Amino acid sequence: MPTFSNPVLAGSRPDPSVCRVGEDFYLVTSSFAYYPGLPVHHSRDLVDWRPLGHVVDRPSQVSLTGLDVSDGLWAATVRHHEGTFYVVVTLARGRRGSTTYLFTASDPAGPWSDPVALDAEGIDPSLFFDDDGRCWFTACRDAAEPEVTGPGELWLRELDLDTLELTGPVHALWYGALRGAWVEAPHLYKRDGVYHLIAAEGGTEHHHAVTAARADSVTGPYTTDPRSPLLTHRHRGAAEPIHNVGHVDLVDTPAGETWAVALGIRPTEGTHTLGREVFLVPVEWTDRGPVFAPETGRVGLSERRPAGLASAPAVPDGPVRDDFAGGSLDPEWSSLRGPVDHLVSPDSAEGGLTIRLSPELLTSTGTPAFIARPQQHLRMRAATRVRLTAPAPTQEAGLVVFQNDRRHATLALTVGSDGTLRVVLTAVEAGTATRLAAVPVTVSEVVLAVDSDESAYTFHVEDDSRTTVGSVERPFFSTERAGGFVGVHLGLYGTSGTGEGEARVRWFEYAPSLAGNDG
Ligand code: 6LW
Repeated sequence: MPTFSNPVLAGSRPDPSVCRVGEDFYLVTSSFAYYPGLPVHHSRDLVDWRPLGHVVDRPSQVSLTGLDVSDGLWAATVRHHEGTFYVVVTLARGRRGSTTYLFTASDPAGPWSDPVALDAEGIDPSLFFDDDGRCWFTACRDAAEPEVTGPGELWLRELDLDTLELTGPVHALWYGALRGAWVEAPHLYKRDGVYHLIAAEGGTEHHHAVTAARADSVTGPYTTDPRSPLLTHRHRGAAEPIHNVGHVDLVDTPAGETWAVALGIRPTEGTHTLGREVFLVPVEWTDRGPVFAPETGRVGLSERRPAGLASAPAVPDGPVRDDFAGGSLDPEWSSLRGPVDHLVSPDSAEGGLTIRLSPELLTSTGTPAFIARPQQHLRMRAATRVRLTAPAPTQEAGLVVFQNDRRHATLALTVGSDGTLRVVLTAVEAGTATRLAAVPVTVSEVVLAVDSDESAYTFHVEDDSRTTVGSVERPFFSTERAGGFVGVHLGLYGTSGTGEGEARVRWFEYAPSLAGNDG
């Protein structure tokens, strides 16, 4: 029986939502303050996902300026109805929902519409299209009487598909199954005339769980599914390789199976750096409701493949070398809070990348000269070949292992006040930079590299020889230490304290290390 490996989308891709049109599946994940926002992936088999584009690919759509990395675009839902794709999402500020946006498109690759702001409070918006053609909006918000009902309330209101406005009465649907736990991430599904409300409870950390309720009418009353939690790993021991599972979205296949995408993490000794990733879980509908992972009751690292789906050629999981020759950045690259075309530009003629050094530091909440892609393997090597075109003191360019603007480590080519070129390793914690090591180099163009494994990120420079510059322990970059909602991204950057300057990047390489890589 053919199997696949979980996660089906590795690296920091939280809060997955999925829909199907014919034989094509589309997945949207949270992007927070990264830009472009809300990456859309496509698959024909639910296992191999390829980047298709982004819902937010114009700064005029949504302003991410000034946002903490873990604020921004949270937990979108993607749906399709009568030829139109819909995405609803929360723009979060200060870890609270601030605005709920609705985007539409006829092609999921884009262009997506400008957003419509909905009169909706809370987070984790979702849409349900009923058999009668009506569309229902759900989300979670603070409960009015938390001491009575618990902290979270799932609520519903109709969406007028002509005006794209919420209309009619607001219905409070359900307060969750687990007393005292915040209920969120609601999605509605209908099976044999019964409305199933499936949600997440316990918070997106260790106690994360999938819970459910059901009703005979879309507006309720909903009664808790007594089997809740229907899926969780919170009671499993340290040997469990996957934790924090929850935040599911269900999809039916043309073969009549049901599968769920879920978020989860792969911790090492209690901390994780790759972020919340996308896992695929089989679901069986029964007269009691959905049964997740009916054979095992848990999300597995290996699972039988969905039946009857065209298994597309596997998405390459091996080394990636980007020489930026295409004239535009690969969709895996993101910047922070807005476009950086004016600062980071591929050279379609010669290949390579020009980084115009910016006074905007990585610790700022602006848009530095910085591009990054999610780290997808626990054991990997990232490397780049870089030179400063006219090196001057206070100017630097290089690699960054980026958890967030207040917690990251840079390996940068720079020049001292005496004009000597050097490579400097710097760790930033709580926004304060500490120089860990400096190595003189003999040439103006060097290879900067970082190797990661269970214990540390180890940084090297290659000029006419290979020198280890230093290491930073892996947990330093973990979400548990950093807080927030994102995983490590590996980036290229350039900063200038005074004057203008440029760096030339010939290539960037990312390679999973084969030995014992479970990530
Ligand atoms: C997401 C919500 C959550 O909206 O975190 O902790 C938010 N739970 O479901 C960001 O991922």
